[in-house]
This record gives sequence, C-alpha cells and structure tokens, in this order.
Amino acid sequence: MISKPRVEVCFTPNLFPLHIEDFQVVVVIDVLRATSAICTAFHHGVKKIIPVSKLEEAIEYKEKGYIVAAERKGKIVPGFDYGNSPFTYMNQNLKNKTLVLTTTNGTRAINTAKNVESLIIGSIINLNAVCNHLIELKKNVLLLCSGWQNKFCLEDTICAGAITDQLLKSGDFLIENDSSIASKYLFLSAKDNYFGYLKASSHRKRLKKLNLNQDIKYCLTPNQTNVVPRREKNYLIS
Ligand code: 3SL
Repeated sequence: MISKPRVEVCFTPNLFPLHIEDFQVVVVIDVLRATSAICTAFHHGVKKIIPVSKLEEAIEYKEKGYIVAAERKGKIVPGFDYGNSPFTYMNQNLKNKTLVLTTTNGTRAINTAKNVESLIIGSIINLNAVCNHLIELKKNVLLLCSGWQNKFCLEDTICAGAITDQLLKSGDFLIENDSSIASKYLFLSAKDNYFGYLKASSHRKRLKKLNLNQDIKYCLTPNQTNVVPRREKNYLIS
C-alpha cells in the first residue's frame, strides 16, 4: 500500500532540525508581516526578493546599489529604503525590480531552511493558492512558523493549522504529529474571526502600539492573491 504524504507543523525555527527529516517541501510562514509583505510584493510586480538574515548583509547590498528593505522590532531600520509593511510594496516604482529584504524573524526562518529541496512562502493572504499548490505536488510538507525570536506565536500557528486543515480535507495527506493536531484545533477556534481571536497575542499588541492596525487587518484577510513565491538559488521569485 502506498502511504499518503505527511503534513507537519514546526512551531519555531530553532525546532526545525528536529522536524526536517524526510520533508521535500517547506512552507515558511510569518503572517505578521514578512511573508504577507513578500506575497504582496510579488502580487504587485516585484521581480525577485533576496532574503537576508543579518543587517550587515543588508548594508553590503545597499552599498552595491540594491533596493533594500530592513525591519527590526516592527520598525524600518534607519538608513534603509523600505520596511516590512505590505502597503509599502503596492508601489509602481518597485515593478520588475529586485529587492533585498531583512526582517526580525521571517527572513531568518527562510534562511534556516537553506538545504531543502523546495521552499515556498505561505501566509493567510495566499492561503488557498498555497494549499492548491501543495495538493498538486503531493509531497511531504513541513510548515515552518517563523515565531518571534524563536518563541511560539499564535498567528503563524493558526495559518499553519489552516493549511493543515485544507490538506487533510483533500484526502491526500495525513498527520502524525501533535504540533499539527494542535495547529489545526487552534485554526478551528480562530477561523471565524482571526482579528478578534488574536487580540491578546503578543505581536498584534506590538504592532498595534506602532499604529499598524491596518497592516494587521490586511495580513489577516484571506486569499487576496494567488501568488506562491518560491526559492530559487538564493532568491525568491513567483
Ligand atoms: O519578524 C518578522 O520577520 C517581521 O514580520 C516582524 S514585523 O511584523 O515587521 O514587526
């Protein structure tokens, strides 16, 4: 009997080495806001995104003349062109351009999964597109939540639960791991009102303090785009 592919959730990047064995596809999720911003950028015509983990690398790219976006703790790093707000990327000036991006957690998570066969970018705003893509691929999928500084975070886990739920409903996938079961149940309790459910969550509060409620609402609104950004070499394309 041929067994079905698995879908599994990894709650934080530092747990990644414990999960990675046997997965052909990794989906990196950072709902607030890195992967939502990346999807938005491609939806609005950005050509390539080079994700870098460290500010030093971002500075080197800037010195070489690249357009560079840098965020730390929710704010644009002084001296850089852009930050991590998805609205920044609804910008005609960035059409067909290559962008370098560094964020507190999201780009680190992407680079944590350096050696996997296939890496794609997931968020709530491209939820169905990601699920359809994975259902077509029918390979073992690891959903890597970016978390916050290697700590568990609710919004990424809910998104991972939403993907898990759709893959299970397709009948083509199975889950074997408690993190996947927990994510699915969190999603089921949150699905009717993500914004309300996440009211007390740490990153929603952090962004609210920075007057970024509009960003939060945007990032929690499902299926605004069909892009499924993927990694090729050291950059992302769609
Ligand atoms: O951690 C990250 O990568 C960012 O998405 C954090 S923030 O939403 O820009 O604050």
